Amino acid sequence: MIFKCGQYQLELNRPHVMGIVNVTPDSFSDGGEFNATNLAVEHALQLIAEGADILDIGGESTRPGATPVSLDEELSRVIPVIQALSKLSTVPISIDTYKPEVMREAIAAGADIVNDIRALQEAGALDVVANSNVGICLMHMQGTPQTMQLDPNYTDVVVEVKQFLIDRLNAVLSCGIDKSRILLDPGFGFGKTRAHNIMLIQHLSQLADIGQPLLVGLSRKAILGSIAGGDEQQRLHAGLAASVISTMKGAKIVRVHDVQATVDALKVVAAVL
Ligand code: 8Y4
Repeated sequence: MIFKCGQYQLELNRPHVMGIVNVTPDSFSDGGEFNATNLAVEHALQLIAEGADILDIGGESTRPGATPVSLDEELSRVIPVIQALSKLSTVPISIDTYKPEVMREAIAAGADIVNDIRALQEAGALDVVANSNVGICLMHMQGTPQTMQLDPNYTDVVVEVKQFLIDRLNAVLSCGIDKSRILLDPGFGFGKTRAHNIMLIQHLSQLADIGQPLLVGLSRKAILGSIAGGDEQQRLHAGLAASVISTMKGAKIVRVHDVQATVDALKVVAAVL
């Protein structure tokens, strides 16, 4: 399976690791973005050194209940990081955004992948990616980040997530975008209870049957805490189990905070697969 994204083509014949790079103002920042930019670029280069196959750059927290950031704030966080990394990175750069304006400027700055938790449903988003050669990750979410965990509800979570991903895949294909550019993602934790998340992991192969490469994100999420205990900093081992299980069940890319440990664990999976 080949995944085409910008200037890159990834042969997904072994599990791949997408490293998470958050660009958020830090305690050293005096309101300017200089510190945040440099910390994010340094972190990204560290993740490449640890073996990341892709970098995912995000400027807005999408965790449950988080407050959205303005368009200008998101742009000023992520665009300088992408500009710097486009000269330094040896791996594809993904932009984590649902805003078409951020997608457009990120692509102009050198992004190779658009990772959209809203699966290009925002007005204008399909147009932006259709007029580019970037790879695309289409993710399932029920509700919005502000409300999604209040009352997640499905008749059959696997059937409904699968149908949503097929519908969004078809919307993207209708724009003339080649299927070699498209990843699908069940969106763990996005409007799902613990039981829904576990059901989706158990039946991941049904989503793989759609025929597109699957990306999954379970790193440090609450589902892991609910199973193994511990706060966000204590979920590494549970997360490694999740990455191993997901890739054994057909996921091609895992989106993680802990790149080095995940790369090691997935070498074992690759040897077995
Ligand atoms: C601790 C740290 C607890 C982070 C929760 C979180 C996905 C994604 C996110 C995903 C794709 C997150 C942007 C949520 N999750 N993109 N983005 N797939 N494609 N929460 O699962 O990491 S943000």
